[in-house]
Amino acid sequence: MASMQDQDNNKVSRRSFMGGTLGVAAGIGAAGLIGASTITRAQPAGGVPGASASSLPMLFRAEIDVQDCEVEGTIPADLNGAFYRVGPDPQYPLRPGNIPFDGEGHVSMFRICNGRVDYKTRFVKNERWTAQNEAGRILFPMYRNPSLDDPGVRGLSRSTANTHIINHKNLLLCLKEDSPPSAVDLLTLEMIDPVYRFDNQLVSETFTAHPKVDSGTGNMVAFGYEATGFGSRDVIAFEITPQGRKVWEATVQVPYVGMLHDFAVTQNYIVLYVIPMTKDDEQLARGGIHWSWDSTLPTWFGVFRRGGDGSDVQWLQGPTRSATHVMGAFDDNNRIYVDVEMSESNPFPFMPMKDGSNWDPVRGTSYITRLSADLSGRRASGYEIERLSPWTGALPRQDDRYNTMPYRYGFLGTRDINAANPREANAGYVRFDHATGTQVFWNAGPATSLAECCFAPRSPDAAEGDGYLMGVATRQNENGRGDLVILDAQRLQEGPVATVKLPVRAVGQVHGWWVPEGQLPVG
Ligand code: V55
Ligand code: FE
Repeated sequence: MASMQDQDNNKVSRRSFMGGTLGVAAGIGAAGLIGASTITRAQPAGGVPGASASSLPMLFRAEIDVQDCEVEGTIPADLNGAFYRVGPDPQYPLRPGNIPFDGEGHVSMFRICNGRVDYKTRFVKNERWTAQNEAGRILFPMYRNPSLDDPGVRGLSRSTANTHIINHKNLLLCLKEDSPPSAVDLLTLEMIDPVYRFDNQLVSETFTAHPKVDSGTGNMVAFGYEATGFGSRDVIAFEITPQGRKVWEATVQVPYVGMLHDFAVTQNYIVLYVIPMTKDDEQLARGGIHWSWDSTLPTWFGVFRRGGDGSDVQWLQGPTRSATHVMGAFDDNNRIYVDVEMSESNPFPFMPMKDGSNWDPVRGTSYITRLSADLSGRRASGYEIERLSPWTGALPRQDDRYNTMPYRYGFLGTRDINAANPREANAGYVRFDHATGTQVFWNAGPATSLAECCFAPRSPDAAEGDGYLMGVATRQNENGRGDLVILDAQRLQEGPVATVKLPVRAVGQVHGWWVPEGQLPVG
């Protein structure tokens, strides 16, 4: 049963977003309700399977270095590189009404080399973190609402850099979708450029947390929304080579300003998916957060050609739904396919419902769902929706070498749908095989929550899905101590081949990213 956050001492539910369990239950953050401080309305009774009260402090803030971590099992000899994670770790307690998505970014790294694992974490010490650290207090008090900012911070980047990380040009870019990236060193995690604008090539005022890497060229394809100013309808998409040269850019306008958290890139198209998590001006004026869920609005599936100027964009209308993450996407020139986690309604318990209704944990539950549209011949007017399986979860991944291409395997943090008591279903990872339409599940066992998983190929040219699946497990009966579990992605059901045991809790995570040895600097 979900517990409300205790605002006085910042205690949160053990299966919390910050504890790294995001996405394994109904929806993102649905397991945890840290956002209870935000929405003071009651949560529906019995809403969240498995959630329970806990004494884990909400703030973590400890920067950790562990040399040569204890390992159970054997680190595979062919797993060399670094597994990075990032998540919000509030530098100071969140203000009442604020949400966990506004905690300052804290990056962690498992550096894996020749069977040895070193663990390092650092706050992303960008302009926001530095100003607040000097002031000794919060200067940016509300999620994506600059009107409450301390006057002294005008002109500074508001980025928390807390959502995703990606390597580019020997840097680790720490991403928040309302701002340019913050670039840190891949090995030391020290700040290099707090407002990284790709050598002044970044035209958009914002940069997505979900850039893609083109499978053919290795180019990074990215976008920014609210790109020409706070609340603007402009979306700017662009493509940049691994060496950092911008080779394409286009601008389109969304039908309404909704949260464009992720996007899909295929060989030929860019797909935006506009959901009714909308910019709420009245709420902003009241000092609230950027978004609320407007259940009166349709979704819009927006498709435009890569290489074009955006004027060919087609907006295909669909029913009110939420989808925030893409598992994989591809096109066959006529038809475009985008696999997402989809829920009927607001997946975030801490995002307000615009009509004041209670958050609905059932309608907020996400399933992997294939969206597709026929772009040949006559202009399409809508898109199709097909649920692919009964497994729930909100943070799907794929073998990222197959971004933009037809793909076979997807991965998802989930819960055991066959548990005798659904309320006590264990967490686990599931592998989707789209060729056979089957899924394989690894049950992580009791009292364990799992962060998003990430796939690492066995070698740069290994077959699709041949490699390792990893993610951080939080042990609820060990005061939230963290383990990195590493599984053979082709034998998930056999359980971890290695478990990296941390002596402490792992800082919370939204997303993780694997950088193979060959893409790391020497040192
Ligand atoms: C997401 C996360 C965010 C955010 C907007 O997972 C969307 C979705 C951690 O911050 O600001
Ligand atoms: Fe995300």
